[in-house]
Amino acid sequence: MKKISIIGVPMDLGQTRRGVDMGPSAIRYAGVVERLERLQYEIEDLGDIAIGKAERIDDEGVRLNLRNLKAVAEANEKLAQTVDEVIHKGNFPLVLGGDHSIAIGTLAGVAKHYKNLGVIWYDAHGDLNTAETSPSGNIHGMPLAASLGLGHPALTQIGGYSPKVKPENIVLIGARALDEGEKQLIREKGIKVYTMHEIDRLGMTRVMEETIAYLKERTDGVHLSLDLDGLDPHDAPGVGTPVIGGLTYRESHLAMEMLAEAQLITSAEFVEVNPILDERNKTASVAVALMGSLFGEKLV
Ligand code: B3U
Ligand code: MN
Ligand code: MN
Repeated sequence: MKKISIIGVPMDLGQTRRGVDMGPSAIRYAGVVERLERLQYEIEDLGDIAIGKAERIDDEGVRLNLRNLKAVAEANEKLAQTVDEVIHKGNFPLVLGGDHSIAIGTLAGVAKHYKNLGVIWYDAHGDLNTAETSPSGNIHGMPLAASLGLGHPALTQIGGYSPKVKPENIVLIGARALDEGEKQLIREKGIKVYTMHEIDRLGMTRVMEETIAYLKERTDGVHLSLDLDGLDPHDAPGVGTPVIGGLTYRESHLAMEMLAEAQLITSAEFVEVNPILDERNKTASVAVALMGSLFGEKLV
């Protein structure tokens, strides 16, 4: 059975709400290691990637509309290196965030091991902004664009190559808060998206069947990037940018169970858990429960 390597990334510089740096601790406290050990996996916890400080006066970041660019890029280089090593030794990388800007580093570490990496982006947002389209200057709204090779070179060139993924190998699930520039990019690149509208119409079963079939025929590995704000705030309140009308706890478990059954996922990250905004560590617990399903936990 495959070994899982856990990598914590206490990153909060990709956005402005403090507390998301405690996400990895909250997820560990919610019992991730024990949960996965119960499924007979061997777990190696590599601890946390070191994160630099936000510059007190970030004139450059403000000018570029890329807040904390330097520190975010540096941490992502380290993360890419660590993820690369984990895959190289044959382990499954499980990355715990931290805000979603860390997906840049995760994907930089993962993508070089595949000719055609697939990505499932489970999120209320598209994270397809660049400095030019971003309404906030927050890099956590840009990682998918950066991985497509769009945006500032300090982000697109992490790991020394670009792009990491092709637009046709991406599936967005749960989108309900897309900015104008992101919508344009989705149309332009023909990125496959299941917004809440499609999920309501088709049901999660059909959405996952289609997603799995779509990625199975065109990719040689699939990364799951799960932003907890993809879930409805009722089920995952501990996130920085909650958006109502999201995926339920049950739909999310079904999605993870179907991915486990399909044996599709080759790397994963769970991001945006913010214990300061949470209710008694509920969101971290939900994240751990979803990881259980993703790694094959069964109800009977
Ligand atoms: N799209 C907006 C908001 C946002 C993106 N990701 C999160 N929020 N979590 C932006 O700032 O790019
Ligand atoms: Mn996100
Ligand atoms: Mn999001």
